[in-house]
Amino acid sequence: MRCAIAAFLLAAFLSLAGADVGGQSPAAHQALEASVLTQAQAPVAPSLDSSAQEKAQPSAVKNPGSSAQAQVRVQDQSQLQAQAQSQAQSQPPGLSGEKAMEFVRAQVAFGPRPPGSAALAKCRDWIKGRLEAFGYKVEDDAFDAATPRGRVRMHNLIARKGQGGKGVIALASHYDTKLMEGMRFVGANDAGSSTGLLLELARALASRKSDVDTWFVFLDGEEAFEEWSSVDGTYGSRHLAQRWKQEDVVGRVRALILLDMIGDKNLDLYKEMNSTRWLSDLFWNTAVEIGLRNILSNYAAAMEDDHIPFLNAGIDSVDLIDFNYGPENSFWHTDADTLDKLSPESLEKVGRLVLAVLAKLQAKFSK
Ligand code: 1BN
Ligand code: ZN
Repeated sequence: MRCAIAAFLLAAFLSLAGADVGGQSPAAHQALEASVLTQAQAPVAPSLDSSAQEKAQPSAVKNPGSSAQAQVRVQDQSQLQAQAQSQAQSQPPGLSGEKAMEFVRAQVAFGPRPPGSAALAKCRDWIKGRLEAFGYKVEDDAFDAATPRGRVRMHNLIARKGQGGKGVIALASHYDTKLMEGMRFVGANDAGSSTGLLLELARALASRKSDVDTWFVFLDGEEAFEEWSSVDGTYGSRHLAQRWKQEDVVGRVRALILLDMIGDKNLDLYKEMNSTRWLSDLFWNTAVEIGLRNILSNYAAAMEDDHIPFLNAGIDSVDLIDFNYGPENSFWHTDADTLDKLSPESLEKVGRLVLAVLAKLQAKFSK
């Protein structure tokens, strides 16, 4: 009998310590950890960091106590396991800053990615492949842009989720990098960070249900080839906003959330003054509510970016941008815009904020 209890406890310990006990797959162990963490960290989308795992460990591991207690805990454990397995089938693990960072690293590995380049074509195929692996159908919105360098073939990518019931929330980022002749400009923050986070949001949201659809919009040609102006830059957003106007999509898009330069270790999100007031207020208030006041800047500035064409088309839009990148923004559009300036924590904070606001928008528009 003692032997049986010892074996039972050992199995429970090994199970909690992550060994493959009783034919459980490593995936089941991951699902179990995810379940424990989901409960420990609710309501914020969980990340699988080791300190949280430590906090979430059932006390039986460190202080086994009596065999009766241990049996109860082991039963809890199998309930958790069953719960975790069914959760794992219905929803992916929560948003992870580290995964978003991996997506940024993968883009940077393609090198400089200006519109029309072979590197951007490879990067686009990779983005499309990731989205398809998460279960999305992806539209390739191809068009010819008239630029100061002649006609350039560009491609927006749009991954859609939902059935079109109660309108759409669009999450957007540009994925091109600025053409910088004579400089190896890899754009880790501009626009690797926002593209990486948008992919991670697409992954984390892939199987969540809502009456309000979510569209993930990857815009080409945000950057100017020469001087930023109303005709040089925002090529992809101008094209898509025009299309949405022609195709009567505008009325269905309840809000557009644009992400740009959101990966800086020293995150400092501007209050962007062209943005629709109620949406930027919603972001500001929500950030304070969820304990992220420290990522908000004291600066407010009106900025030109990819949200402008959508605003002009009549879509309520907000630009989440940190335009304080390095001392006096000195890393912006330079070869100092590299991975070492970014942090997974910043990506995760912005991701959590977007998810919290998205939940509020879905509740508001699903009525
Ligand atoms: C943001 C990142 N932008 C370009 N790369 C938009 C912008 C254009 C911001 C001009 C400031 C000035
Ligand atoms: Zn830029």
